[in-house]
Amino acid sequence: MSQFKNVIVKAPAKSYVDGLTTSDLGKPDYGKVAEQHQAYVEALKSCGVEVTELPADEQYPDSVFVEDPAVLTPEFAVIANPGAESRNGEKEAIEKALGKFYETFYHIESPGFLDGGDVLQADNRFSIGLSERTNEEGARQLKEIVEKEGYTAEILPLEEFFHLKTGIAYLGNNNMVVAGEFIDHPAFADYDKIVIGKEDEYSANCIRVNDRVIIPAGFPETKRKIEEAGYKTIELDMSEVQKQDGGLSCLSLRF
Ligand code: CIR
Repeated sequence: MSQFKNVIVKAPAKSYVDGLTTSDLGKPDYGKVAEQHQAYVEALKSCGVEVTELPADEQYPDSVFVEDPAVLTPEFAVIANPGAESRNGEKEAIEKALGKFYETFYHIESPGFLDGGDVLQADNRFSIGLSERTNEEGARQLKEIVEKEGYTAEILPLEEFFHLKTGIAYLGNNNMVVAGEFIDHPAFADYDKIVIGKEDEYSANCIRVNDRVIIPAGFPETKRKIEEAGYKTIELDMSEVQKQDGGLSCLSLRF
């Protein structure tokens, strides 16, 4: 897996507490999420990446989840078309921020919708989930873009997870962290799987950043399995992020 040099994050807005969620974990605390976000930024920096921190945008409560408005590769950027109406306008600030780093841009256009959280890249292969946020037309457009650029892509209808990456993460070296519907999914049969049990499902959303894998705190089994596979881990408290259906991958764009 290639090394990441850059990461984009966006500070949580005070309106974060009124963002979209399907969880019943209660309302997040703004002060606490701001602290957890700062710890996330520090952890990324400790992995040797340059972190660009975009200012909070009160107009978009969910805009801290910068993974959804874009899909990035080393060669090009795809500006997504987020499927939740209240989030769609987030893509403008992200495209502007990416202008400094990319020359080649593609766009997912309506009636295609797509959230970056439904896109998993594993080496030269993209898996694109069909969800409440990503429709067939959005997935088809992304597949066409990445295939034109020399990658392969497959489209997978999701059965249970909110976003594709809610239940799966690629760590490099053929190692795939899988939970729920992905454990026995034929699309991931050829990987060396790190299987996450039902009660630890939240920790399937973890991120490899250069020499470390960042995982949510409180999942000792997941930590053990990932370390056994040969990785060093960093644990972060994600309680206030989980309350809004977010995970570690959602909070950054890594490239
Ligand atoms: C939303 O419903 O859009 C946000 N509350 C959570 C987005 C999480 N993003 C992700 O999984 N990529």
